[in-house]
This record gives sequence, C-alpha cells and structure tokens, in this order.
Amino acid sequence: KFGINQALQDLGLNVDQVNNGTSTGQEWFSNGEVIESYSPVDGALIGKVKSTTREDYDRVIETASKAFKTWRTMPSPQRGEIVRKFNEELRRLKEPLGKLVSYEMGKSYQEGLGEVQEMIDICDFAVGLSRQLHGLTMHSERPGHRMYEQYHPLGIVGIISAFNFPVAVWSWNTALAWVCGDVCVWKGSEKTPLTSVACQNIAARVFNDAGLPEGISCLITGDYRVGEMLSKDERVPLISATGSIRMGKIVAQAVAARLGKSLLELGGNNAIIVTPDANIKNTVIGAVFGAVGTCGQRCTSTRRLIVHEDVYDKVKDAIVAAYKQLRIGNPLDENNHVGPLIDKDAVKNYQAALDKVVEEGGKVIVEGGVLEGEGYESGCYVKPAIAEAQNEYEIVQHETFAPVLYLMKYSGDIENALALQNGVKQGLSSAIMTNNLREAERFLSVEGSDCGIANVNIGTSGAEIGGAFGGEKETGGGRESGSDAWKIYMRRQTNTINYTTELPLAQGIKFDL
Ligand code: UN1
Repeated sequence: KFGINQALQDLGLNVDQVNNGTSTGQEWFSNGEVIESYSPVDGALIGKVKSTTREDYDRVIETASKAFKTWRTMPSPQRGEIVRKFNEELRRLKEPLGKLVSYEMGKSYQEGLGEVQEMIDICDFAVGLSRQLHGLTMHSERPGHRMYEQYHPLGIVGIISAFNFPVAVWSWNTALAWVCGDVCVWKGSEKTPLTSVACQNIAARVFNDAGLPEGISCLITGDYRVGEMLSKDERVPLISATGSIRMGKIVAQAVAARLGKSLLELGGNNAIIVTPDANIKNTVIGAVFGAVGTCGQRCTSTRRLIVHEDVYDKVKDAIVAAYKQLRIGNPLDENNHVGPLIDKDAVKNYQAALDKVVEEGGKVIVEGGVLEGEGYESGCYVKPAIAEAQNEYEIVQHETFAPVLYLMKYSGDIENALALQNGVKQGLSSAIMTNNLREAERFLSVEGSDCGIANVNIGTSGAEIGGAFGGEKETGGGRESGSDAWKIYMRRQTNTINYTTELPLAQGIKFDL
C-alpha cells in the first residue's frame, strides 16, 4: 500500500521537512495556522503545513526584492543554465513527484507523470528561450539615429496556482520568469500543499548548489487571504493567477487598482463539435478522455458535446458504451481510468450539477452517483455522468469542475454548431471533429471558434507546452507557456540613440533657440 512517508522519502524528504509552507529557498519559516492535507485517494491525513502570516510574507518579499538585484544582472543564458539544472532534477525525480501529485491531488499516475513531463518540457523550452529574448530594431525617421527595443526583467512575479495542476502551472510561470530575470513568489493551492513544498525543495536545492542567494524561488501557503497579500502588493509587478472566474475577478480588480499587470487563466466551458463525417472512433477517445480525465477537473476538460443530428444517435451510443468500460478507483492503480474528485465539497458541486440539469429539463443518459465501499472510503469517488441538455440551461453555462458531460444536438450547417459553441461566457478551449476542409477552416476562421485554443480532430484538453496557453472572454485573456508568452514577464523598453552632432526633433518639428 502506498503511503505518504514512502512518497516523501522517494523525493528525498521526510515529514519534518514538509511542515512549513513559507520559504525563500534554504530558509523555511511559517507562523500561520496549520493547513491539513487529506489525500482524496484514501482519505488519509497526509500532511500538516503551516501557512504564511503577514510577517512571514513581508520577509519573503524583502528577500525576493534583494535577490532580484543579483539575479537580474546574470546573463540570461546563464540563468538558462540554472533552469537546465532544475530540469535535470525534475527528470531524475519524475516518478516520485508524479506519484506525489497523483496521491495528493487524485489524478491518475499516468497523468501525474504527464504533468511532471510538462514541467520538463517547459524547462527545455525556457533554456532555449534564454538565448532568444529578442526585441526588434526599427528605422528611425531622423538621420543619424538608431531605434531598437529591449526586454528587461520585471521584478517579483506572484504566481497563484490551483489544485488541479499543482506543479505544472507553477513551472510554466517560473521557468519562463526565471530566464527572463524575474524572481518568483508562489502561492500554491491550499488543497495540495505537499506538492508545493516538494517543488520548492527541489528548486531551492538547485539555487543553493549554484551559490545563488535566497529569494529567487519563494513559496507562500494559505487561502485567499494570502493570495490577497500578493495581489494588493505594489512590490509585485505581475500576478499570474490560475483558478476560478470568481477568484480571477477579485484578483484582477485588486491588481488593476494599483495598475499592476495580471495574467489570468480562468475557467473554461469547452466543447467538441462533432460533424456528420467525423471519425467516430477518434471522437469517442477525445471526448471521453476530455470529459473524465483528471476526473473532469482540468480547465480544458470537455464539458459539452455538440453533435450533428445525422450522427447524433451513433455518437451517443458509442459514448455511452465507452462510459460503461470506465474503471473508477485508486488512481495509483494503472488499471483505473478515473480517480477521485479533490474533496467532498467538489462531490457536492458535482451532485448539485446533476440535480440542477434534471430540474432544468435535461435527461441523464449515464447515471452519476457517489461510490461507496471498499476502495472508496475517502468519499470522493464519483461516476462520470452524461446528460442531454440545452446550451442555454444555467447549469450548462456554468463550469462544474467534475466529470459531467452535456450532450446537445445541432442541425443544418456548421454555423449552428458554432453559435452553440461560442454561446457561453468562457472562451478557453474548443475542438471540431471533421474530415471536411470547409468546416474545419470555417471553425478556425474569424467567424469560427472564439476560444484561445481551437483544435481540429483532437479533443479540448492536453495542450502541448509549445503553444501559448489561455483563453478569451471570462477565461481572462492571459497566455502562459509557449510561443511568445514570455513577453508578459518582462518590461519592454524602446531606445532611440542619436549619433550625430545635431538634435533634430521627431515629426519634423522646428524648435530653434
Ligand atoms: C489546467 O487545467 O489548468 O491542456 C491546465 C491541458 C493541460 C493543462 C491544463 N496541458 O489540459
């Protein structure tokens, strides 16, 4: 039987090393109330981590501000070298870290490993990027002048992450921010404090071994009150926050009130459009993984399946048949497809969503329910459910972080499917299953999907790190991870240099003295 002591030991830690939730590197100090971590896998109390007080927080920010002065002067390829070393540690510890993620959060071991792989991939990306923090040069309108732009580090980056990707989202931010020359203060989820502490230990060791000062990687722990310290703090120029739309609106307003920058990655309400000539086998794989993977707790999880009437019954039967094959149970047992929800509150939200969809007129076609008995003692295991529903139902408009899939029908052409797909407030991920070029291109066109991610013939979840990740509308507009997402972690400076003996003014203005 897998236990927490084993998990920590495999990571080179012991229980005494994981009871402080505040750290600037080698220094761990925390004087706030104790947060208890229960594994949703077996219900065991697996850790008690002290949260961050205001005094602890100020000490972190002061140390981070000091560290920034050193870190920002190090050439970025050398910073990349540190990220490379951090990556070597991640590669070495991939299995135990993946297991801890799986045990504390409840996602399958395969997905825990996948999450650590995302960390490894973003570090590789960041190392290359450390030699490519390019600005443009432009031609000046004045003779004997040169213009160019350069990117400088911002300072302290505050990272607020959620329980569902307890390690990867931190790394998407930190790996880029570090090569950009920023220092990071991370508030992980209070639902997964041990994974945060484990990651901070790995990072701290790497920075310390390289002879770098305290404060480049910092951890703070606690609930929204600790998040609020960050979002209101003028010393923190950028807040990158991942979580609910409700949380995002609060953070965005606090950061905007001080004219800080925010990067928001909030809820999704992701749909797959299934067209008449879709490959049904691939549709089923994409939709089922999208809906039940991570027990429906990804921001990219598939919530809605918009199926053309010509193939509706066929798709419905195939999906229902696939759900019958799902094995629900301990996520560390690789025979299972679906693990538990994060906690009992999540179970309540799941049940409420199923009640609500029926109340609004929906028809449950794959029954849900909470599992009981041997192996399900934590009370967090639920059956993935499917309901036929209408897009305008209030519950369908809302993101429920659970394995509940809404099935709906469209008729006529792709416009009608697009109207449904775009007819929600969120705009993260979207997909179309089609072999029809016109439909695929229409879906990707200016009149198509309004989401930050639009996929053809793959599902809504499981984005690669190389692309910019994020979404529109209430998803918050931020972009993390690949492409040029790094730019938000830096400040852009436009430089004009006059190498003549004259001082001509721009716009041809004459000003003779
Ligand atoms: C999230 O759920 O917050 O695209 C991130 C995906 C993963 C990341 C999800 N690569 O599903």
